[in-house]
Order: sequence, then C-alpha cells, then structure tokens
Amino acid sequence: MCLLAVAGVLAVASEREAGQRFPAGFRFGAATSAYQIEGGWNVSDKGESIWDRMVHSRPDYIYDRSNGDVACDSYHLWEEDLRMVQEMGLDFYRFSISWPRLLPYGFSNQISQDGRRYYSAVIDGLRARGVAPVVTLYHWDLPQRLQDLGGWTNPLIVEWFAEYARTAFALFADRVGTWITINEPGSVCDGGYRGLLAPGLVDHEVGALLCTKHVLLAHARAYRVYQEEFKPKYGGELSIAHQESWFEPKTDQDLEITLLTREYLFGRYTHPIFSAGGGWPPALERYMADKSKREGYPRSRLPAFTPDEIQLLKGSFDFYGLNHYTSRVVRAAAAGERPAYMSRGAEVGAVLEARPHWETAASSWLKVNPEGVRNLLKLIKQQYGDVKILITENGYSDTGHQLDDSDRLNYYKDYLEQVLLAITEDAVRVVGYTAWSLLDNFEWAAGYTSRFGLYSVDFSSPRRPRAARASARYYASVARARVLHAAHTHNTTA
Ligand code: GBH
Repeated sequence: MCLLAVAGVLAVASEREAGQRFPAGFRFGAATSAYQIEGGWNVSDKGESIWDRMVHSRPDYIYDRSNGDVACDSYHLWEEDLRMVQEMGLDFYRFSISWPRLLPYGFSNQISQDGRRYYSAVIDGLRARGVAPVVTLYHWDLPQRLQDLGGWTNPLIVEWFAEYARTAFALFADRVGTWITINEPGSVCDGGYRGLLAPGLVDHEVGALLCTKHVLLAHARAYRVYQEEFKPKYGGELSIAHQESWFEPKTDQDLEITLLTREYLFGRYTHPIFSAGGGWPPALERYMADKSKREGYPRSRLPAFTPDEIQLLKGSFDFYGLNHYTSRVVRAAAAGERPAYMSRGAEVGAVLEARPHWETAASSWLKVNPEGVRNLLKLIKQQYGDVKILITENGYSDTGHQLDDSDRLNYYKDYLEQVLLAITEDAVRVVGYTAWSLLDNFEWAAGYTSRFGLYSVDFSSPRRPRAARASARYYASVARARVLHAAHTHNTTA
C-alpha cells in the first residue's frame, strides 16, 4: 500500500481522536441519592421522611411493593461505594444528604450527631481518595413532620429549607466545593402532586404550582445564604439540578404548542433563575392567567412573584445543573381530544409522544434519542446565554442482572458523543458529566424493577454485593483517557 495513503489514514485517525477529546478540565462523575441507596431508614435518631411514610403506608404505590428500608445499605457499606468511584477514576461523586437524617425533626434546633458523622465520613472518605464531593441538599426525602405542616405548599418552607441549608453549609462547606440545592424541582412538584412520587398527592392544578413557587424561592434563599455567609470563605459553587427532556414539534403546525409545553414543564423552573428578565416565562404567565380566569379563579393559579422575589431568584446560580434522559415529540391535542387528565402536557393542551424508532429502556418513559441532549444543550445556550452547564444526571435503565450491559454502554457512548459535539461544534460550555447511577438502587415507584447502575447490586443478599458492569469499565476508560473511542476498544479494566 502506498505510504502516503497510510499517512493519510493516520492523520484522519488522529484528527478524529483529537476531535473526540474532552476539553482539559472537563470532569466526570457518578451520582446517587440518599433515599435510593442508604437504607438505615430508622437507625439512631433519624427522622421519618415522606418516602418512609409513603412506602410503609401505601406499599401498592411501589411497582414491586418494595421500599428503601435497606436499599443498597450504603449507610453501612458506603466505603464500598467510594471504592467503586475510585476504581473508575472519577473526578467527583454526587450524593445527597437526607434532611431528616441530619435534622430528625426538620428544624435545625436538633442536629443528629450520627447523621453529621455519617456525611462527614463520606465527604472525608472521598477527599482522601482524591474524589470531589458534589452534594445535593434535597433529593426528595422531605421530613414527614414538614409535610404534615404543608410541605412545599407552605410558604414558610422557604425559610425552613434555608435554615437546613445553612446547617449543612456550616458543617460541610469547608470540604464541599459544589452544591446542588434541589434535585429536579419539576419532579418534586409535578411528580409529587400528580400522585407519582411522595407525598403522592393529587393536585396539579393548585398544589403543584404553589410548590413550584416555594421550591424555587427555597433554592434562591439557600443560594443567598451560601453567597453571603460561606462563599467568601470557601469559594464554592452552587446551583439547582433541573430535569429537562428534549421536546420537538411533531409537525410544523406544532411549533407554538411545543414552545408553550417547554415553558410549562421546564421554563417554569428555569426562567426565574437563568433568564435576564427573571420571573415566570411571560407566555406561560399570560396563558395561566387567562386560563385561570376562564375557570372562575379570582387570580392566576400560577402564584405571582413579588418584585423582591423576582430579584432574589434572578441569577441565583453559579452553573446550570441539567438532568437529562430522554426526548418527546409534542403535538396539540386534536379537536375533541382531551389529553389524559394526569398526563404531563394536559395543562397546556399538549400531547407528548415518542418517535416509533426511539428504543425504550426498562423505564417506559426513557426513550433513547442521543441527538436530544445536543439539541437541548444548544437550546439552553440560546435561551440563557453562555452559561456553564454541569450535566448532573444522564443514564439508562435495564431490568438487569447481567453484567454485560451493552445497551447501557451504548447509551453512554452515544450520549457522550453528542455532549462532545455540543462542546466542540456548538461551543456550549459543558463543564462536566454525571452518570446516573453509580449503582443499582431504589428507583422510586418502580422499586427495584428498573436498574440504572454502572455497578449491579444483588438485593437478594443481605450483604448487597456490588459488581462492575461492562458499562462501568467503559465509563472508567472514557474518564481516564478523556477521549471517546470506538465501541470495540472497551475492554479496559476498571
Ligand atoms: C431522576 O428522575 C432522578 O433524579 C433520580 O432520582 C432517578 O433515579 C433517575 O432520574 C431515574 O429515573 O415526559 O419526557 O419529560 C427522573 C424522573 C422521569 C421525571 C421522566 C420526568 C418525564 C419524562 N423523570 N419524567 S418526559
């Protein structure tokens, strides 16, 4: 073969390789959350959370009638988890603090010493292994006592949360540089008040919208507490993690309904924080005001912000936290077609569908469309400017006992490829990527039937043994090399 041709091939190959390299400073991590992995639900003085209450009082809510009483037993086996993170060579580990484990009764007058010791040990353990802790303050396990006082629909929760946040900062901010206040406000409010997640209430017309306002303000207050009292000393960064899917119009006629649906399901949570103007997305605000009026409400069901609240929220971020899994096509409900009352688009008259060729994970909602993440990243940049984006979750579920999880491995490969394209081709400032999840865990209402783990967990054994899947080896090799390579070179050992 002609030497020039060989040289040509090599040049192309190395160019490709260069094009597939993540920028210097790009960080790789994996995530979990307290209720999903810890177990130890009633050890020591831990308080009851809304998930403890839900799984114990309404076991039929959970697909396999399981619960998180023991889960991965990470309350006892956390060193195993840290060993896995280290084995993969990850830069950071995102986990959450259980509010009622730290503050058994929700308020900061009583701090659990065991709770404090537990999270302190996890944080120190990570740092000793050269892994940065990324800490979420609220991943859905509200103290039941606060729920009994109205939970996220009570405006007082804004200060209760700020007080909890201040306690956590005071204890851990000397060792934690990255904070997430609330995981997926959309799931907290629209899931929690559509009967899908704890507290399992059904009131998406009013309850979910009150929740939206307060969960956002709680985030903003915590942000200001950090800014004023801790940032000067420790210089860390704080934001919120939004769940956003990529939504595209089904046909050219569906553009307007798609924009409104995005504003309703996502913009409601992002516009007040990231937009230049602040407040609710204007089109949604008008829509909700008109609709509420037609329904005979004296004021909009979407509760107004005061000018001070708008200012408090605006700019309350150091980066944009994005949880992304899936895509939908959006169309306007046809004349006479009433979208199912509980469906996510019903409020705005939208129907959400998947394209037939998108494959479905074990979670029926998780349709695979890798281009969706690149489109969404571009959209965020277009909407909110050149903000730093940390992908705080992305991952794939199977029903999983097999360690050879090629579907998950391919999902990671394809999605990471699109993330990289967004960085290199579209100049979106993505600074890191978090795999959901480090290990199989309690997948909320799906119980243990959907597995997201890079590591499998055998829940039938009291020792909850963990084992690396092929996807863990693959992810480790990407994190180590900072390069995306072809699928057949994945046999690097973790
Ligand atoms: C995240 O939730 C959670 O943070 C994590 O705890 C959980 O284990 C993980 O993901 C996997 O589920 O109508 O197309 O917009 C994601 C929960 C599932 C909520 C998809 C919104 C709607 C899909 N989300 N759902 S779409």
